[in-house]
Amino acid sequence: MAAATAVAEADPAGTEGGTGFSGVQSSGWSESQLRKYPFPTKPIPRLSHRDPRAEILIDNEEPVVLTDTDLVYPALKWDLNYLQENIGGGDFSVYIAQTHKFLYYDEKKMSNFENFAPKSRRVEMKFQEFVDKMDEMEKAGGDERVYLQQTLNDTVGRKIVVDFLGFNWNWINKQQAKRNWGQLTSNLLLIGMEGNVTPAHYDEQQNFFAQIKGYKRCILFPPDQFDRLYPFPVHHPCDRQSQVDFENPDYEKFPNFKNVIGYETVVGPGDVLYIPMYWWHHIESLLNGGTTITVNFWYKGAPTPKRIEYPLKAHQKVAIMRNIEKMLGEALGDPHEVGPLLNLMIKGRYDHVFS
Ligand SMILES: O=C(O)CCC(=O)C(=O)O
Repeated sequence: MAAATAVAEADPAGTEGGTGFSGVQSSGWSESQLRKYPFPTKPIPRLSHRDPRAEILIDNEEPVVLTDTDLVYPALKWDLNYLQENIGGGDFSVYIAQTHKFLYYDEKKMSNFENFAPKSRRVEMKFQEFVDKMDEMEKAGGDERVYLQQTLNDTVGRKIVVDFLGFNWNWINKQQAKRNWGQLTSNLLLIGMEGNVTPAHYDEQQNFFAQIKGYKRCILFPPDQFDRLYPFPVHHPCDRQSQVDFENPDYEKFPNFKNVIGYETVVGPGDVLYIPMYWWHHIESLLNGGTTITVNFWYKGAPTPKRIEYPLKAHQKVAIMRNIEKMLGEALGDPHEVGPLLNLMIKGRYDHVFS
């Protein structure tokens, strides 16, 4: 797993089917608040942003938790009351699910797969309505849950604008410039109920994930574990999401999932996790940990270098596969024909010739 060398070196031992936290001092949460999964993980390093090792990890596009960036310092006072008073009267995207898992889907791709039945629905509502809904669901104690996921925009009130302007733009702008990343595309505000889970997926953007309130467990997998995580086809609404249910993996359908190895951490208020582009991430608000608040910073990646270096990196191969799927979908005029054509193209032809 070349992509994860430095992360792996931070703790070569790993843990068999357990969490990567044995022996780690924790504060504010305990292992009993973590869901159980059947694969081993190793810890993601937690470092000061002044530690040269942190810069090396980000340069190598490997995850790291930075403990002292002050990136969202003015927001550390945010809670539901403060936001209720100051966030303004705009509309907020709130996902409602009958389970703790909020599997993302792209509404624009739903017409490609008419039988696709989303397990959550997006509803636009005012902030107050969201808080009321969350209260209602907590009181009911049933399975239904909500997760607010809204890009910060100019409808927010003056105090939130002041907090936002007080973010450590100096630090993050330098990070962006040093790595030649493209523009900041958005800041997503996430407000979740305890126990909410965002299942494993990858994004095509660089991400500084800033935790504000409560604790979130983040399990990451490098792009070279593509074959173990079985992403949905590109034209499917769940493009970029793993098909594997981590809580009940179907090893007949997804046999390579047996070999998956994660890197994990729990982030708390003030921590910033660097989630490199194309790295898979599964994120859960800790059980019995109260409401969580996060703001992420999504950046476009650096432009493709003029001189391509071989061998290609795993994430570059993922990008190639995505383009091939997209091109075939267009050329064939029907996304359902992509899989059969790819099978026809390789089945029985490539297995023996190059070995
Ligand atoms: O915090 C979460 O639940 C999901 C966030 C996420 O997937 C992201 O920031 O890319």
